[in-house]
Amino acid sequence: MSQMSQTGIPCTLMRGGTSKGPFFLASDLPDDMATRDRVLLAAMGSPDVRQIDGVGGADPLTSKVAIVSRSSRPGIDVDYLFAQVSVDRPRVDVTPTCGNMLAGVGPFAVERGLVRAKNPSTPVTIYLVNTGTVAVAHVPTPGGKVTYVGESSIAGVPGTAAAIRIDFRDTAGAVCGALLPTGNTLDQIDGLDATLIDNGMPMVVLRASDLGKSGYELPAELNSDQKLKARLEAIRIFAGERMGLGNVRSKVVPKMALIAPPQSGGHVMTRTFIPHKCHPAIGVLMAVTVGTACILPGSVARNIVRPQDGAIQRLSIEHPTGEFSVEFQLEHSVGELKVMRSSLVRTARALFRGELLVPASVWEGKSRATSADVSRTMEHA
Ligand code: NQM
Repeated sequence: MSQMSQTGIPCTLMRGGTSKGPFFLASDLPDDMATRDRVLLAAMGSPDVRQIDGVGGADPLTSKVAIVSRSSRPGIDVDYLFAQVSVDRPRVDVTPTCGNMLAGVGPFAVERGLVRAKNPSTPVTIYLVNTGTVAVAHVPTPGGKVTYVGESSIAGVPGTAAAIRIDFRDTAGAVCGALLPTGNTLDQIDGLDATLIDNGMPMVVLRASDLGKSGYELPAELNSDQKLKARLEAIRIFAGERMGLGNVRSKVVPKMALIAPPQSGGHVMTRTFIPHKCHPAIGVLMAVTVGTACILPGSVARNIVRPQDGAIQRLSIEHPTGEFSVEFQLEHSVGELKVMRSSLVRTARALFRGELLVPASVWEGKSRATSADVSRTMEHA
């Protein structure tokens, strides 16, 4: 047994978009997955509704972890594994990715020496391990240094920061294997029209009005509606099976979206559930996926979203705290509409650098030899 009562793990705490959490190098965490998950639970202070004994923020959006490593895949700079650490259950879910935490991966990779910075911006090609897809993040690096300062604002984050443009490719069916896992643009569940879709995030898209809602309610109002939440969960469990995800009772996907006509000049209004709590805004890949549902002819959005023409379509997706714009590059081939690329802007900021401490009883850390090898690798990066 070690003499030390705590194990220090090198870590950067980052805000990525509207999420926040610790970013680790994979080489600084246990290789064994069961130990890794115990370390992540201890680091965040889970399970506990207040996460008082860890750095988690007692909310799904601030109970997220990014694990980054140099990639050995051709044409890829870094691999990013996302972990959703449950706040109140001893559970770590790596089924979906998180597009908000993704915004922090580029700056982290440059600052930790995994990618050499260019002037004035550095494209970082990222393999999203959870979904097997690729994103390119354009990190502002004037003079070869990451800057977080800029004029871009995103809904849900006060102030402005440097814009990080993110381009996604090949997100269709990232988790379910097909954009429309049931083979249909429109299904019926519990007597309701539903579009079951995965363009980076498995989602069930429903019309708010079909559930007796306007779609303009505040998240707190929806969160306290136990009848609505029970109905959504029953639909989610049924839809999860139909989407090939098996029993999703203990999984965070599929996520749920209620859509309604826009209120502020956008294309559609949304209330999304992640999956049991209403999001104060909307997740990144949730926006990409709901946006895709809005573009597909014959989906649940057909009487809500005005169709647009052209190979490039820009959708403004309204949500409880503003809007989220996504640009889609589309291709029509033999009666099928394909999203070739989706692009959007996020911001991020490194908040703290140091060592995150977990009890040595959870993990004693890597052996001296392994740590020395890791530091040598970093020096030669
Ligand atoms: O959809 C929320 C978020 C997300 C996920 C969640 C996300 C995405 O807003 O890509 O970013 O689903 O827990 O961070």
